[in-house]
Amino acid sequence: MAQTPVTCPLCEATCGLAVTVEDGRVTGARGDAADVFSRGFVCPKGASIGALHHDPDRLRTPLVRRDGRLVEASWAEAFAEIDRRLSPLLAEHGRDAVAVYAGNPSVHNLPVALYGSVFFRALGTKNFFTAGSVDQIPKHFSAGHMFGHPLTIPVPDLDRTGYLLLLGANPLVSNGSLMTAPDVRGRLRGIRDRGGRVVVIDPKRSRTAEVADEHHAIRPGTDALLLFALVNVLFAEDLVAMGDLAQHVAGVRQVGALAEPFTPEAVAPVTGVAADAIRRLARELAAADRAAVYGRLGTTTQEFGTLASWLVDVLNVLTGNLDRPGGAMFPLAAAGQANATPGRRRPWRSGRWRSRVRGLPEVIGELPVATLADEILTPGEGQVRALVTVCGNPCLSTPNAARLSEALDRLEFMVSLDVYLNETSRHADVVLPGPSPLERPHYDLLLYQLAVRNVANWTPALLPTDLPQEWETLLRLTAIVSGMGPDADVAALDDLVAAEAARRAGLEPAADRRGPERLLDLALRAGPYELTLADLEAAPHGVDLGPLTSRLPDVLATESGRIELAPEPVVVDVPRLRAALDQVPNGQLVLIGRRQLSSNNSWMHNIEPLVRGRNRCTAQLHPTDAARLGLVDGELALVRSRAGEVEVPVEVTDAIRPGVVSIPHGWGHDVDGVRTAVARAHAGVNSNLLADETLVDVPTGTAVLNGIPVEVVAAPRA
Ligand SMILES: Nc1nc2c(c(=O)[nH]1)N[C@H]1C(S)=C(S)[C@@H](COP(=O)(O)OP(=O)(O)OC[C@H]3O[C@@H](n4cnc5c(=O)[nH]c(N)nc54)[C@H](O)[C@@H]3O)O[C@H]1N2
Ligand SMILES: Nc1nc2c(c(=O)[nH]1)N[C@H]1C(S)=C(S)[C@@H](COP(=O)(O)OP(=O)(O)OC[C@H]3O[C@@H](n4cnc5c(=O)[nH]c(N)nc54)[C@H](O)[C@@H]3O)O[C@H]1N2
Ligand code: SF4
Ligand SMILES: [Mo]
Repeated sequence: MAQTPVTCPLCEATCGLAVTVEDGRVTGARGDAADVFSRGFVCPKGASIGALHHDPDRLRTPLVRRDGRLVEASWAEAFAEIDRRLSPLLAEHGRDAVAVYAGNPSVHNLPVALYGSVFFRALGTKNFFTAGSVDQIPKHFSAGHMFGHPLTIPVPDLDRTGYLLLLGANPLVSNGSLMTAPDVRGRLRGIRDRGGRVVVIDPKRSRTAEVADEHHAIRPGTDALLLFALVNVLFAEDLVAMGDLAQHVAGVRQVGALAEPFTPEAVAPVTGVAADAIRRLARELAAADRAAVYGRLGTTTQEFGTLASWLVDVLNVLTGNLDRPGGAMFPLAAAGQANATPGRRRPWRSGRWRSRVRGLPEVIGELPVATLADEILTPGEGQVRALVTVCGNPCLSTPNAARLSEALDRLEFMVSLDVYLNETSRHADVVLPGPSPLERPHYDLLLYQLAVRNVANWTPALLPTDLPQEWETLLRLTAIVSGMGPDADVAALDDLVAAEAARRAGLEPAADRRGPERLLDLALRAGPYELTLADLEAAPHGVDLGPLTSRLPDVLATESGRIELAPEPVVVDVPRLRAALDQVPNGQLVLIGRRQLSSNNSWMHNIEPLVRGRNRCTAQLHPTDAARLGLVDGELALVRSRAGEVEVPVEVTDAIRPGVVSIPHGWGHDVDGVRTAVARAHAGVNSNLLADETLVDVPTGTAVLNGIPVEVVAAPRA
């Protein structure tokens, strides 16, 4: 049976799958042993890509609301309805009256990644929201201000490092994030086989912590304190050793001064990590000849997300590990890497505008989704009256989900580009489906910019579809919001998009290609390896472009041409952290999240093989907390926060730090008006009913999803 190589688009690991199709049905998906990057690695989600493709609930026609109900409609009817409702609204209230929420899969979907921005630019709204503000925005913020571009994010050189300090990341389950690396388990084993060491900082003894050499169960939200204490020790013990890096770094002395109050003794009672352990970690980090510090979701979606993200790279710099093999390095992708051209210096800016109601800052053109409901519910000039969601399910993935859900019902008009009728799209007036991952071409334009090895892999659409490709849908929406109406010539619009991309690249677009293929071909030809799409077509298992290489100083785009170790927009937040030093833990329980191997945020719970078995949506509690609160494993607890409450089964486990409750996000499928039968039967609860939209990382407005104060009691018996 013929197996076709396909890059899995479901998470950041970019694994190669070998997919078998018989008589139009997908009958198998395994790891592709010939893939140049993943070499056969696969996870349960990738193996279920066929089940996703054949899911009978996956939408195959547009839905339009008629007399209050979403009913199937033709594409022409759907676009006509959008034009009829959206165009007058834009004319009367202006661009900002229409908000956008773009979710996580828009990064994993090449047509949406390329043409979403065309539509968003044409719409021209300042009310642009994405899942980034419940995720990685603090890292863009710190990287932008330190290195000059928000996508100049160093990744740990996993395959050559000898010491890896991981904070708030569980790549054995998540398969890595802001670190494209299939088979993290194998790569961590490699570190240990080389005689190296892996240290994990996490309130939970996660699967990654279990395979590490050392684990510290930190109190949620206190990573910046711990990291500052490591910096403090480096200065106090004269362990700052930047080597050749020093000539490229500004602000070192300022960082030393800022670190002074954060001694190991001062942070120990707040972080829960002992002072002597902190001191030892700092010495080990300094002594290791190839070390990398890496922080992920647990360090970004918390009270001090920006400071923690910054301090991770401060440590990489002070130990001389930035940009050297085995340290934290800057990838150089074959296409689309914004920092590939040296010498482009202009100060990167954030906070260019602020949200109307709460004054939260713009970062990379986005406003924090924690305030989307405010913008819809608060009347006045500039109020959001309509919303377009693209690959997003904010009703399950953003804080105070109940309030947002209510807000969506107050909108004058809503459109969802989504493959399911789910918790969010059920609020829409028009739902536009896209093809399955096997029915569209794929190339990981963004993720290769964060890969631990430079690779490039192209996947043409494997299966035919009757659905329009999402780039065509997005161009039609572009036409509507540009006043060209729903019947505009999409092919001509696409020619314009390609001509503009070609002009910027100084190249001629390929005459025989269109859509994403034509744009990707241009990006590859303009890229540092001068590949063409034809080169990638000739290499179905991918092209290996080698290990990461040093890129300083060319990669820097700050005004000074140096690494700004103490950028003003970041360090202004240090006094807030300083105040946290005096906040002795008061015994209040705090909520954190967790990811699960067979789960993908909120949207793959309709795939039966992935939800089979026991209920995984539980509140994990330490035995001492369970005993104190009279909670019994398997029985229901009532968890309450300022924002809301949920009833959820208790799972007692000593893997979790005392004082901490963990509930996974993305569940809570038991709502009316959805068409996801399997997910509804495995509903779980929505942990974002508890997440408090008023708690944010101050510099960026990113939501605090880890470290939410909660109360837990036994649920009253029905
Ligand atoms: N409490 C808590 N909340 C969290 C997190 C947490 O750790 N804790 N994590 C946060 C993070 S990191 C993220 S990224 C966000 C994710 O937040 P979102 O991006 O809002 O949510 P997803 O669950 O990824 O939903 C993706 C949506 O896209 C649809 N979709 C899937 N594929 C396609 C496609 O090809 N085309 C189209 N048009 N639609 C598609 C799905 O049906 C689903 O509705 O959640 C965040 N929320
Ligand atoms: N299987 C699966 N894979 C996924 C996803 C999924 O839903 N399922 N989602 C994808 C997405 S959108 C993303 S962004 C990535 C995220 O990938 P990761 O960043 O690896 O995310 P998590 O697995 O949520 O790991 C976060 C860890 O932080 C810990 N933590 C919580 N609070 C704190 C804190 O205050 N300090 C510290 N040090 N640790 C803390 C949690 O206990 C958890 O172990 O995963 C992606 N991959
Ligand atoms: S780890 Fe990610 S990319 Fe790899 S098979 Fe699983 S979902 Fe797909
Ligand atoms: Mo994410």
